[in-house]
Amino acid sequence: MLTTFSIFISIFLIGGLVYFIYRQQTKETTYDTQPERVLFYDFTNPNSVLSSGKKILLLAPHEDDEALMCTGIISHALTNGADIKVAVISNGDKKGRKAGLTRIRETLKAMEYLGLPSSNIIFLGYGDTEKNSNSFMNRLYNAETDTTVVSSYVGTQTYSTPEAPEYHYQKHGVHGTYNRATFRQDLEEIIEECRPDYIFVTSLYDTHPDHFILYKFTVESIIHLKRNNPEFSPIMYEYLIHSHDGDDHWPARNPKNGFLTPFSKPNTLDTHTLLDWEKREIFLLPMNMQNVPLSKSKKYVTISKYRSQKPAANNKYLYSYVKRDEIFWKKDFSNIACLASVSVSSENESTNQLGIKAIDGIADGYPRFPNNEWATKGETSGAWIQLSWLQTYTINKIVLYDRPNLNDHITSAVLTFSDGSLIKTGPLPNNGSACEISFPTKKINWFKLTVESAEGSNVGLAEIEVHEEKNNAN
Ligand SMILES: [Ca+2]
Ligand SMILES: [Ca+2]
Repeated sequence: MLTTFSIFISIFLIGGLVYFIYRQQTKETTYDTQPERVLFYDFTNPNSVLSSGKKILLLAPHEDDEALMCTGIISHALTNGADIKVAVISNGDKKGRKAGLTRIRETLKAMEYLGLPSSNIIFLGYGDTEKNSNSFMNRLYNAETDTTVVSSYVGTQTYSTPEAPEYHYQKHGVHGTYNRATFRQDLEEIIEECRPDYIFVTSLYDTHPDHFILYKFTVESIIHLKRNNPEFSPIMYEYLIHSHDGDDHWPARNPKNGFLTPFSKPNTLDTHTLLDWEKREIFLLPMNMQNVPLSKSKKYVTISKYRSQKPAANNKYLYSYVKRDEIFWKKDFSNIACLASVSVSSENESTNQLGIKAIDGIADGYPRFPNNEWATKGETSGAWIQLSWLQTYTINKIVLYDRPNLNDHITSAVLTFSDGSLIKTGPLPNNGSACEISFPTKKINWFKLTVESAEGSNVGLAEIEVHEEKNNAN
């Protein structure tokens, strides 16, 4: 009798403990700290992202990425009458052509289930090789512009299924050769044809080279298009698929039979990226995907369509992207720095750390992305960079990003403007985070930043942004 009683008490206590842990977890994942940012997305507001009439281009490196972080985005866009196009870059064919064709058909099926017509899906038909520096996109990015990049799995030309021919074939009547120039042309043509208000693309801080290189190609293309047409100012949302935590750890696996929880912060976000968790943009899934048990969510069913990717494998890895929200980091291309010509006191040509890298749209540098920053040749105080435009702009904000390495550090600088005015600025954040300098409007056609004091041996800047008053009313 005593034994039975003990067992009963034990079960009661364990049950209570499990319930307590569950409640604590639920508590930790509420939005109480930032309700205003969630509520901001009233998609019926015509000024809101994803609302009626807005044009959206969603770029996915491989078949399934579009669903993993953007099923809710696609669904919101369709419900609210936004014009959304999904462009899938590679055929995900590292297991060969047949596997690639299967993956294309899986995307078509999954998107059909969500209600996205196949005419809104673009396959670019590029290769997929390794998930390391030999990744197809990484090789393409670093190749000479017209050097053919061979995918040992499928050859040297774009291809797709007969029912959904790849973009290059549809547009030009021939398959595109796998080289940098063809890819850039395809990507830019797609962006030009869509004229998107919003572009969704995988993050610069995704660990898969295909993913972060797609980010770089996209920024490069947007800036090239903007130089030809300065009015082109899309807003970009970057999304993370593979974090530095590793796929075994992030996204956190969902509790069995549980309800949906939000994405948690990757443990490595602060140490391995310049993404600020507090600045993420939270898009809640549509209510009909959210307020149901996990396996009944339409997002779960969408992901189940990618059968060749074995969504239940690795402890239900792919299903772990079914969360209550989808998260992004926003980047605005309205700043006019990229329209300027650049001159510098010196630049490190041997490492490709040129003055123009301060206006390439990527605010990072050594050690992660050394080719995206400006570094001088052994200069400290006295180093300078000047941006000049062919026309006058009315500006009221400049944002400076120090080289992110902690050795080289601009501790004071002076900005001189073409209207004769000057602004002195104190130490820039040494880790390369943004230093915003706002001021009453100035009409200028050039300004020069001169370093007054610095630490290190090769100062420089990861990036400069220059904001016009009309885009920066606050
Ligand atoms: Ca840069
Ligand atoms: Ca620094």
